Amino acid sequence: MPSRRRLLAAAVGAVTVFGMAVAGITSASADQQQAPKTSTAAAVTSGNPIVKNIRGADPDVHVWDGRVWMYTSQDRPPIDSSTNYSGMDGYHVFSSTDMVNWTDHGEILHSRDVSWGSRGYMWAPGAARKGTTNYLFYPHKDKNGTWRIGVATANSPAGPFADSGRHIPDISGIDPMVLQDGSNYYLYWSGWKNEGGHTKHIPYVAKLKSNMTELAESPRAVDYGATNHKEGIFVFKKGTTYYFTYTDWQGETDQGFWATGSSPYGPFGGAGQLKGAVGPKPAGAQDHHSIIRYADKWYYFYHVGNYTNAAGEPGAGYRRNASVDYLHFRTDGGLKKVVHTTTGVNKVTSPDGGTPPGAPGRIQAEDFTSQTGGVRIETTAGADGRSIGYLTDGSSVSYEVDITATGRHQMTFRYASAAAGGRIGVEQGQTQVGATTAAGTGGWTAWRTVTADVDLKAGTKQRVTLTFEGDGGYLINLDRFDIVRR
Ligand SMILES: [Ca+2]
Repeated sequence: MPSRRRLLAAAVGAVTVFGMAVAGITSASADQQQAPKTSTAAAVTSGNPIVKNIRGADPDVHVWDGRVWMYTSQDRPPIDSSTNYSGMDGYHVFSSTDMVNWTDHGEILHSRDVSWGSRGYMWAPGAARKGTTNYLFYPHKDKNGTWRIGVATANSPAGPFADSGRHIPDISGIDPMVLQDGSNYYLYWSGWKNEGGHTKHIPYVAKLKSNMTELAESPRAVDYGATNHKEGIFVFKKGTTYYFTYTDWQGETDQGFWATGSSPYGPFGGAGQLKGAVGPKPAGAQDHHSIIRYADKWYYFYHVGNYTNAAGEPGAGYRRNASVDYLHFRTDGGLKKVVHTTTGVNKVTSPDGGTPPGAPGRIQAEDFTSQTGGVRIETTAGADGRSIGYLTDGSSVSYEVDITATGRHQMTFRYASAAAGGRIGVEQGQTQVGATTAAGTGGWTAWRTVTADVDLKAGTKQRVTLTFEGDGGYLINLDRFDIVRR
């Protein structure tokens, strides 16, 4: 626990409840299966902070189904005098496809929903997804005042989440984070050990059982090549390298740190491995970060404590707002230090690819602007960049395409299917303009091509939709498609 969290609450005045939407943030309707409405504000950059309608802190960010999901804790007025962070409660999740327009899907879990816990003390969460189930791991004090890791589940990343009814047995700590590595899920958290009257902050890791609510093995203390870990572990994988990152809130200038390793267990930052600082101390607050890759760029999410909200209340170390800036890699694979800005990051014009594609030209399947039916972007062997999968009967993906000329074109789809394949329809706007049959190829990475003649009309930012039909289950994986004039 940072010493800041032990500051007395005496200085805290009344905090207005502010639920109004502000620029860039909208609230989703109760029907979260519908495509969320987003702001029409035509901002080119996100600005910082990106969360303004609540005190959303500790951003834990993931990319699922081509959409960025940001889970935040919520700073609330303290409920006891032991720490300014006692009143934290009511997690929210925000989502975006362009990093500029964020939808607040509302409160997804509150301490009143946790039968085994106390009030307040809902600190930094970590989300995960396994199959079609979404998980929210969260640190919370039990009825005896001991820090525990709770687990809640939902059918949608937008929640709401239902608590499992018990915390993960036998462990105590804060700041849970789950790394998915293939079919394995690893839980990281920050615990404590008393050594000669001093409290040592220990990073722990353990594989989760398939039920995701118990540990599959004894926790291991993580060797990260330094001694300054306090909390806020975030682990990600790039290529074959694991990056163990964490927070040292005592740092005067730098507070976010990293070290590389070749296993989710570590060791990290040892001989032949790299380590360094990545996160400067944020204005008015302590570092607490997460890292994602989206649309071929890397992002560093954190929070600041200097934002004066719409009610005129100034920020503070315990009144924090999530922010985002770019993360860059060194040529040796190390992380460059993030530069915190008030401009934030640029608007992403397509979810995975950057600039809108053109025809004639090559379009990566993963560069869609919207999808229906649970289509997911995946990393698959032999694909050009990434590919899309989980295509079922009735699903679709849409692209925004600049089409140069009106007339007959040929589209060549690169796809794979361990099943019987399916039928690919092509629409421009609402009009069907072509179709083809993609037969089974004998494997989900056995790539083949199939062509379709299509009649396209010239125009900029034309909506081209691929529709998928077939019998039961998953139909095909789609890597890319080429469009040429005939
Ligand atoms: Ca691709």
